[in-house]
Amino acid sequence: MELTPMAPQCGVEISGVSLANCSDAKMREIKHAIYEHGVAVFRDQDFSPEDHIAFAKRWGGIDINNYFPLEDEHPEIAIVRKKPDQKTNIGGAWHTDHSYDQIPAMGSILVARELPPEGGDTLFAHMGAAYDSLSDELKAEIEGLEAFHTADHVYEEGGIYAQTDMGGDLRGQGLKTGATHPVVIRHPHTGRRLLYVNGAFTINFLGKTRAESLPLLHKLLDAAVRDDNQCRVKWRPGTVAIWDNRTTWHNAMNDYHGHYREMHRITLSGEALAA
Ligand SMILES: O=C(O)CCC(=O)C(=O)O
Ligand SMILES: [Fe+2]
Repeated sequence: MELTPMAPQCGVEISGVSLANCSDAKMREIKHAIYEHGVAVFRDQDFSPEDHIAFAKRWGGIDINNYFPLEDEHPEIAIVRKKPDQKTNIGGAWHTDHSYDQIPAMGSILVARELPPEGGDTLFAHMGAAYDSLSDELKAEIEGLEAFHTADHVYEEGGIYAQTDMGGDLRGQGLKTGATHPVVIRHPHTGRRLLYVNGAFTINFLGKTRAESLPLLHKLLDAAVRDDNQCRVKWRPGTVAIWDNRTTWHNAMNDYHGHYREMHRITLSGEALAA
């Protein structure tokens, strides 16, 4: 197996392994690489829906996403799809998945099933690099802070997606979510300090209103997505990417209007987060 960093701070490309038949030793190495680099890209994989599910189960539990459409025959698999006549995509702004859960998903295994002729890349940003890049004053300001996260404004009736042409495809409009997490967490496996607020689901700092929270939140969000914290995943047929939601944020580019794109996602269960 060969590991090649994709960018100085974020992402690793792993070659010389077939995910559908990988040894326990390689699995351990892959997990560690993802915890550390935030996202790993595997090319030319022969990876059926059954392989996808079996590999996810070897990692740990599967969290079924409450909102995306599910694959009819394999309800463990969520479909991340944009049709040629749709203008809105799923995940087209910087976010980390499921931060609105008390025990957020560890990450996802995303498989390219149908790609547009060009575009549709996914950007990732490394939250360890983001935290390290903050000034000492900013680090001191957020030390010990906690923040509230929810998905309700995104997915509820009349919410952000409901106002778009993606609204009709999504489920779970009646769900209520909400969780509090430290603003700086320690990665459960690497111990690295990571910034854990995001633009999509983080609403306010505890003890402050939304309006009072926004100036600091914006400062952190801007610092988090500096170009030098990022890497770009360019999908090809057979590409599988696995990411860690604690180590990274992601942003799905929406630059292929008029074309179809379909990805299969299995969301992996995580563990409670701590400062
Ligand atoms: O379509 C993509 O590249 C990623 C979409 C997304 O945000 C997700 O699957 O969590
Ligand atoms: Fe996402």
